[in-house]
Amino acid sequence: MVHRNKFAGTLAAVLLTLAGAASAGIPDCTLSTIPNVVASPDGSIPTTFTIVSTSGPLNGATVELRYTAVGDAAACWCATQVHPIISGVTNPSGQVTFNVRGGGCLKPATIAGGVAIRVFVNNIACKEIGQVSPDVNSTTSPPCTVSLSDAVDFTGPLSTSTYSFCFDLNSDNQVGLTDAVIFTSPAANAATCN
Ligand SMILES: [Ca+2]
Repeated sequence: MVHRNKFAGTLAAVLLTLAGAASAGIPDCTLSTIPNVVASPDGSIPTTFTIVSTSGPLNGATVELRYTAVGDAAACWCATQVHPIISGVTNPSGQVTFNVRGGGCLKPATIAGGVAIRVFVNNIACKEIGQVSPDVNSTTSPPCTVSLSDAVDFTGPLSTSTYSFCFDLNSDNQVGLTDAVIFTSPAANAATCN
């Protein structure tokens, strides 16, 4: 009887440990913050995800942007940018930042198949997102460049605060001053692959 209780206690401890280890690496995709990724030719615009589990920020999680074949083909890629899978690891705050070097707007609704980028956390499919870029009027081959034609495209939506997927650079579902501020630097620098 004593042995059986001891065994049961040990087994319970082992199960608890296993459960803890498993849930420790599992993201809560609904609670996590995963905006559309911003690509800029000079890699100057960071996109930060915050990945959490049910017990708080997920530290050391592998986060992958997996571009679909169609999404990968529709984007402009600088030569130094690894793709179609871009990977990072979260810090103790659950944050991982990507500075994607490229261009092109990948709006899932207008992509064949309807998916541009799948975000995986520790190999778990978390969310489908799109890509936005100051190089909105892009080519599909480098050099990707932010130029006058992009400024012309941005001017209307920014000046009238008219929402459109491709011009919402900070993923707040609005197009306005904050997006203009993000656009200004690469536009003023005529950002290109470097
Ligand atoms: Ca916005």
